[in-house]
Amino acid sequence: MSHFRIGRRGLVLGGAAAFLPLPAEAKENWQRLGEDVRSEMRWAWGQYRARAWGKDQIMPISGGSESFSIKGKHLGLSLIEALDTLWLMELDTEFQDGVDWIKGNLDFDVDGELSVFETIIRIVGGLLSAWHACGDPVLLARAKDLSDRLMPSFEASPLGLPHRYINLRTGALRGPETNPAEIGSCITEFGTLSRATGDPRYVNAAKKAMVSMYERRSKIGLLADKIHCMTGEWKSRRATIGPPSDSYYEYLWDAWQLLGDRDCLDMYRVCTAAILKHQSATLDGRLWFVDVDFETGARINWEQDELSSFYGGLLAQGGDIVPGEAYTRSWDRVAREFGILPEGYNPETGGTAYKTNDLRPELADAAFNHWLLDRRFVWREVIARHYRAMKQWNKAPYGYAVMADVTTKQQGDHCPGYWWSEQMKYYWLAFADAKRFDYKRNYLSTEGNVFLGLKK
Ligand code: DMJ
Repeated sequence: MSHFRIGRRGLVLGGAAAFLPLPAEAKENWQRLGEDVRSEMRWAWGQYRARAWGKDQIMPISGGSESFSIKGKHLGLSLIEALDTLWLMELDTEFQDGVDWIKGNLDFDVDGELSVFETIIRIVGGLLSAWHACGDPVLLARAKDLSDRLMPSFEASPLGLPHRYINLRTGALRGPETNPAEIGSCITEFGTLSRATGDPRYVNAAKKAMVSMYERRSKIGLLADKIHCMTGEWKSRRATIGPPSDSYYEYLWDAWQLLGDRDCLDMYRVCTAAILKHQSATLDGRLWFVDVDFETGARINWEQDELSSFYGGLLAQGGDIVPGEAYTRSWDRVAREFGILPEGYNPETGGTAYKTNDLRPELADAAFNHWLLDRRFVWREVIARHYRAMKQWNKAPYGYAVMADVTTKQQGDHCPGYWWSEQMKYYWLAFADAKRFDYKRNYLSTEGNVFLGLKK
């Protein structure tokens, strides 16, 4: 997520008074908090380096490792996800160590199946942001090789809608029943690749998929969350801003932000107006976005998915500041109530809808985007609370761990790859006044990969 081209920022920050810290803000030593984040990153990287080097994911309780997608086969997922975070933190030895591993070991000629969506946002995106950081052409070549292996998933459908899974060596496809996020979250990765290689095939495929999805919206402007990629037939009636639709909306905006794509901006506006009209709902003074029937707008339930908490930041970026801020505040209150966010929350009962905590970045992501827009202290506070709760509850012997139950604070032996790319970066950028980041003109992808705004 990102922003530039937002003239409104000049207005919000126009007066010198806007920069004067409030007394409470002045009390917090942001620089020191930033240093703390950096030292946690260095510690976690050291654990990964010692116990799981080149593996997809470290197991932070046992010190073992696990593959992400292909059983028994590792593609250095966490390492790739971590690279631009390390670079922004000026952990240059660690960064170069990771780049050297890629150059010496990473080979995508694998007889195994990967998720097209996860591979693009995590691995293609991670390689491209690392390439932006250091300019090593091998990183770009690896991103291109991997993308070429994924392209048949887009090309097989007459509608341009990708299958969910592809075998990297054989190109065999699986998973024709797919969803908005997996269809439409690659235009900034593929747009960056097209710019870098001069080959428009990537961005064209991404755009075709997004438009094809959009054209299937209902008369009231909503998308359902399951569709057949060969026929375009809807396989569900549920419209949601959460998974598996979430980053489709994010990338409509992002395509405008990073690539200046006006069609995507128009599609973003239409989708957002429909969501605000049919899915926003207030309960006990708190704003939520509920799942509804995509043709009638009838509410399905009140349950909220933590993954949706990115949406307040997106709304604010698009100019819908009031609902955006209200929604982020709703999630921050849940985080305060439980000490840490559960995967699912039920506003009707005030209890959890799912008790786990998957070490997720979305609330920090939203608050970071609000903060980039208006630099208000409240957002830094939200991010600091998110960081401190994570440090208190998710820290394990060999890294940071998910939580099996937020009510008992019992941890689980798993550290997802996005942890390296997302929240550690948001914390660092929000607290540290990072020298290597352009706070005015930047773009961070849905996975937190920086495609614009790295300052050499
Ligand atoms: C990340 O992989 C991306 O942010 C994605 O869009 C959905 N959420 C996960 C992290 O929770």
